[in-house]
Amino acid sequence: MTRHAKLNKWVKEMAALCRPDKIVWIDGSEDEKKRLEKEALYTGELIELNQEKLPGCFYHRTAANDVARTEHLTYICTKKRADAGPTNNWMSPAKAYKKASEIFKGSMIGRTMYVIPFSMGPVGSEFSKIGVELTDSIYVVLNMRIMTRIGRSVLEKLGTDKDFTKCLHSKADLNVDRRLILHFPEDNAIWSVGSGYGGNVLLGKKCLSLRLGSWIAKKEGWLAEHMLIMGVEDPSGHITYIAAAFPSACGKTNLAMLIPPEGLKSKGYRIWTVGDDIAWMRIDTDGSLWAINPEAGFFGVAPGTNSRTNPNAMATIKKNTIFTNVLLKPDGTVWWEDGDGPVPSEGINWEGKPWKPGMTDEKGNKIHGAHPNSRFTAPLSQCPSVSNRLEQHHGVPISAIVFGGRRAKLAPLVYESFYWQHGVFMGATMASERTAAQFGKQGEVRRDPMAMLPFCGYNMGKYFSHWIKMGKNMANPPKIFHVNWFKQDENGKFLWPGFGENLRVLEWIIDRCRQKVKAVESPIGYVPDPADIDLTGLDTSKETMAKLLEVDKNEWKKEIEDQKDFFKTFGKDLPKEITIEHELLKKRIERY
Ligand code: OXD
Ligand code: MN
Repeated sequence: MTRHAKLNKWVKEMAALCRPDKIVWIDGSEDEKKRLEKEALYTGELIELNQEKLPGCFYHRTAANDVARTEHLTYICTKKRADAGPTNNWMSPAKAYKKASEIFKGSMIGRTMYVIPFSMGPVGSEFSKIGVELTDSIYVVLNMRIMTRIGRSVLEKLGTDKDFTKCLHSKADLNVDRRLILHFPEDNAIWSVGSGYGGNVLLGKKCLSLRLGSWIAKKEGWLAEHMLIMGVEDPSGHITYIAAAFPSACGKTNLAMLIPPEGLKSKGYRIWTVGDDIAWMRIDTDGSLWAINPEAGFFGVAPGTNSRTNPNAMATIKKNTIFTNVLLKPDGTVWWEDGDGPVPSEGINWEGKPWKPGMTDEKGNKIHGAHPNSRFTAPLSQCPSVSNRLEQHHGVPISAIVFGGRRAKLAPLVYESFYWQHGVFMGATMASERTAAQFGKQGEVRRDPMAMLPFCGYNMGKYFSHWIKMGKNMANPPKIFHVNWFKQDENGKFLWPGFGENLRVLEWIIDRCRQKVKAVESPIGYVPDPADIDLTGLDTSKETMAKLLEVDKNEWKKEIEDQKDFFKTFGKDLPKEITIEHELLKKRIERY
């Protein structure tokens, strides 16, 4: 299939280890897709959905013990432990290869090994990286087909000797005790075994684009970030691009596909979706930061997605979509909690068991129709708001970077950093409070710098230094903001309506980037003059707005102490610039 000697040699070696019955090179054609779908239907890996109502759509169920990323089984395998840093699990490469080889050994007997050449980013772009994933799962092949660019054109780009990331995956026996997600940045390799869940097995996504990506980005002087990318077009046709990072369950996909709310409609804004999860950003010759989305699809969480929270996502997943672990309805369509339409009177749930609304288990807990982390995999090109710059080889220019968190009392609706280094500090102190829906103590603050805690492939202290350095290398760095859609009143009621209304906050951010509006200096950064947030059509009162923008001295004093504890994790690797920003914030709050 290729004259790339190194690639052929590696495939041969891995086949000798896994011992598949046959090896199939994926070419990315339509014929091949049809063939694989047919085979997956035959083996039961996929179930065909109602082709009249959901053309080109399929259903897949993972094993019940394999429904989410397994962070405790995810390792960075570097020669030196310090290179993985204090926030990653570490294993030496020698031990990791040995341990995983024992599981991979013979794991593909009776199975086919698929060879998937894939490109993260447009094929041939200087921004892009090529990987080759070997897998024994047709589900992986069909998902990679949606999430990345695969097949012949990628192989052609590889030529006879170009570098590629070696990605090896086998479901093996799906035993959680024999599951490992291993990253070898020094070898440009990823080994994933014992899982069939997307985040663990679509190796272009979190493993390559973020964990190895961040390692490579540091080495090459760019940024690989867990960020959505969106363009906001004003009526004059000018598009401002924003990259934004939020911890999970903060509505990243919804924001990336936002539809302007009624009250702002007359202003004629249009939103263009570039990506909902990952941004690769480089400094271009103009001294600005330019970004691509390395992915070509969405791997979105289904529950909570509906025509109110995200109409564009609902339109995107009407065809050619793979649904994983949702509820299967008797008519061959799908449903999930907090989705569209009435709650179905019956169905087969994510565990493959008959389901009716109101069912509880022996402990009295609600039995879900769809798993809370059930997913849809759909092509970005099907999104009504898809940006026409998706295939643009040098990406889009980023004017604003937005960090966010879920904080009931602390963070104002929006504030802007004083300068780049202060913005990096804002990202480094990003956090969310646990909601009732999450396991653990409610209200507990979980730090998640730049939303990269599970995805930074190297020492996070060094990652902060890299961010600071990037700012110094840019003539026109983006402005950095922090938003909090989740501030509450004393009764625990959200003060801000959220969803599409968030465009009102983005409007202020864009006006700041284009120097169209002044701001008020506060100890934590610049906050809006309430009059500068357009509330047309909303019943948010002046008092509520004041609460939303308030900086509460006592809350911030507690926060500063908490930040101090968190920073201790990094020891001597914490850059002095972050300590300086922490001290400056403390002083400003004391004086406030
Ligand atoms: C995701 C995640 O699946 O961040 O995107 O977990
Ligand atoms: Mn993500």
